[in-house]
Amino acid sequence: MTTHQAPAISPVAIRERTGSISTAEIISVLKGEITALHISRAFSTEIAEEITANFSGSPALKERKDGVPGQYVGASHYRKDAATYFAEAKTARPYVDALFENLVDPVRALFDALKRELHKQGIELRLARSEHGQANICRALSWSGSGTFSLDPHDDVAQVLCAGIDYELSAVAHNTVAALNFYPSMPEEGGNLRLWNHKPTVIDRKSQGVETTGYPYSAAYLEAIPCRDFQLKAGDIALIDGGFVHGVTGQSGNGKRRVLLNSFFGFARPDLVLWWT
Ligand SMILES: O=C(O)CCC(=O)C(=O)O
Ligand SMILES: [Fe+2]
Repeated sequence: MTTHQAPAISPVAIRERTGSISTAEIISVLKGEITALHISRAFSTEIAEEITANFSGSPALKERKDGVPGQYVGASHYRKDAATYFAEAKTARPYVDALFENLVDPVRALFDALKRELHKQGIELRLARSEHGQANICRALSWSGSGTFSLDPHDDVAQVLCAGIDYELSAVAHNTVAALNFYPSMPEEGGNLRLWNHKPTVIDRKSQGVETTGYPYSAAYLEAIPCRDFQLKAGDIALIDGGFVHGVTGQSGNGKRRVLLNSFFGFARPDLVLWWT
């Protein structure tokens, strides 16, 4: 038996509403004032359906081979050095662009609006980059874990903190890592985004053997921590503080698959916000 102090319960501030996302709310998440923002019907179902069809038919659709069950189009920095990640981002770029074909890309629209607003405040927003290249605007994912979770409970900060010195984005781990999710397709049942009232520290991660990955936290570890589910529909956006433990509940219904577009961003310096996948 391992001895470990009960994980600390962290307060969360949640906002859920219908409509279009505002840059003020996005900045509130970036500053840690809002933990989770769920916007229902944030982008059109026609666009959602086209993106889903483009994802399913993509010649670049691949199975993940990094221990996280799922399919994807795009690049993930998770467990990769900068040279590998930026090379994969470059290879994937035309296929990520092709997800939006001749549509107005809702992720790019959000990025551009946030860039304009931050610029007014003297803050630059840009894609993470290195001598090896630059990040893409998003990656598309469909989780395929079976059982209680289709994506196991995890945090998004460990992977950033341990990204390595050749990544400029490591600096963001000391601030809020905002995780932005657009949902083009959702199953009939399940696939909820579950958020626990717990923001693990480095010591917590070490105790759970997830120091560099933040993935996965066990059911036993999370047992005594309150959580809440976001019931998502196609066309919704969820923007969360990725430092809080979160996961995706199991899916049922033999109809639609669950597809999301994901990006991360956060302050690297008081005058610079970086964006990556
Ligand atoms: O699929 C979701 O709703 C969450 C995705 C997520 O947590 C991640 O990509 O790190
Ligand atoms: Fe995550």
